[in-house]
Amino acid sequence: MIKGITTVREIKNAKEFDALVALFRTLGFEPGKEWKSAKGRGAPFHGAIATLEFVEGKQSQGADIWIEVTDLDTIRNLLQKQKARLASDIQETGWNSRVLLVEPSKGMKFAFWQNNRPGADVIEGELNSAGMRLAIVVSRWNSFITERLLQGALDALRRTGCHQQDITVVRVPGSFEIPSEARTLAETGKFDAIITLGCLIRGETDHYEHIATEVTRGIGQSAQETGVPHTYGVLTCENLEQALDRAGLKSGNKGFEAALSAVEMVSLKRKTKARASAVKSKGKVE
Ligand code: DLZ
Repeated sequence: MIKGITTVREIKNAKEFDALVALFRTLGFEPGKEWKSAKGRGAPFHGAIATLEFVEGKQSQGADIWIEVTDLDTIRNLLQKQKARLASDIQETGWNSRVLLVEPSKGMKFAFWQNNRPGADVIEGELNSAGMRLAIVVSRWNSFITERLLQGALDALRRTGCHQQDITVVRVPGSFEIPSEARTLAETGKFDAIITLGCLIRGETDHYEHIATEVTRGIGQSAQETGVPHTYGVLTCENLEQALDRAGLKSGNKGFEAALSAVEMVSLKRKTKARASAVKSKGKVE
């Protein structure tokens, strides 16, 4: 079974190697453990499940590595932000795909490509949180559970490439206080999304139904009225056992899921806006 693919080359300028590593970090690859020895150094990245393909033949682009991606336009935006050297802009390949050539250091070319398959018109959010600014509102009530949700959320953000300095964690007394703080944060305009985490347990909460309804309504209202995506990681459980199951035991970690949903929604919102303005400039939308 293939565990990884490594490419080895001599780079004279250490800064070029640093730039290369920084570039792939920006693109959402999960960084592995870097190493250094007298002979050189290595920077591994863990990709999602991917395909290894050998191709025989001459390709005009002359890239060393071809990387298939789901959204080439986002890759180009990220590369431009990183001021990476583009060897050519996005071009049609002649085999129903588009390709973008990047030359981060002299003599090392990467081809990022996307297949123009049917259905490529579907807009979907990406799970790359690099550069996103996210706030997490977490309640202290039932902290035994909510701290696990918080760890799950932080894990999801770390794995999707979010920089630690772009994450703000705010603690509130109980779930009832989540909506008002979520709204305050959303209204600052400083966050791309708000992740809400709490835990209400029916057996231990007076007026459970009222609190649960109010918390849910308040979070939804804040999202709709501020236009900032909010995701819902507030557990509403019958008992402690059920809460534990949803905080990392049997039924996954709802904090992790809420964080992933936030990342997806931020990306989706950006893409939807970009698509709408592209369509508008073609005169299809008034
Ligand atoms: C009061 C209360 C109760 C009984 N139960 C819970 C709960 O299970 N989960 C939770 O997050 N908060 C609970 N609270 C606290 C309220 O959410 C709120 O913080 C206080 O009533 C103060 O306004």
